[in-house]
Amino acid sequence: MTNSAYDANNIFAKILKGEIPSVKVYEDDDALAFMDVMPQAPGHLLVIPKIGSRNILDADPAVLSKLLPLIQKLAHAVKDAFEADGILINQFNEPAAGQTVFHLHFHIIPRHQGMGLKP
Ligand code: DGP
Repeated sequence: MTNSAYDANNIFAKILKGEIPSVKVYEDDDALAFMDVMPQAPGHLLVIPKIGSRNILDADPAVLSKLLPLIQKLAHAVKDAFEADGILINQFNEPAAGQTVFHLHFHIIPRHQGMGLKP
């Protein structure tokens, strides 16, 4: 169960509505990808569904099934564009797990060998 309901005025909902600017890198009918404003590495993207859910715990499985192939495609694009050795995909659910923005999102973060992982 989630701790509380989806808030349609969260930051990412506002980005979807165009009320807050973002650097968009991909958009289709179902999803948007944009640059993270506090990147853990150059090329750090966020991927969000257009349908609102607080996180993965309350997400519609049909939405999730569309997102994963897109995440795979964007992971390849980021890996190629940033000549990364690996790709870190992070996704947090609820404050206890580190979630700070309560609209489902996936981080796509290029990693380079020997650069270490940010804690
Ligand atoms: P988390 O909920 O812990 O997965 O982290 C949320 C991420 O969202 C964090 O890496 C910073 C990013 N973020 C927060 N506010 C904004 C914003 O207004 N624009 C963009 N592009 N990213 C944001």
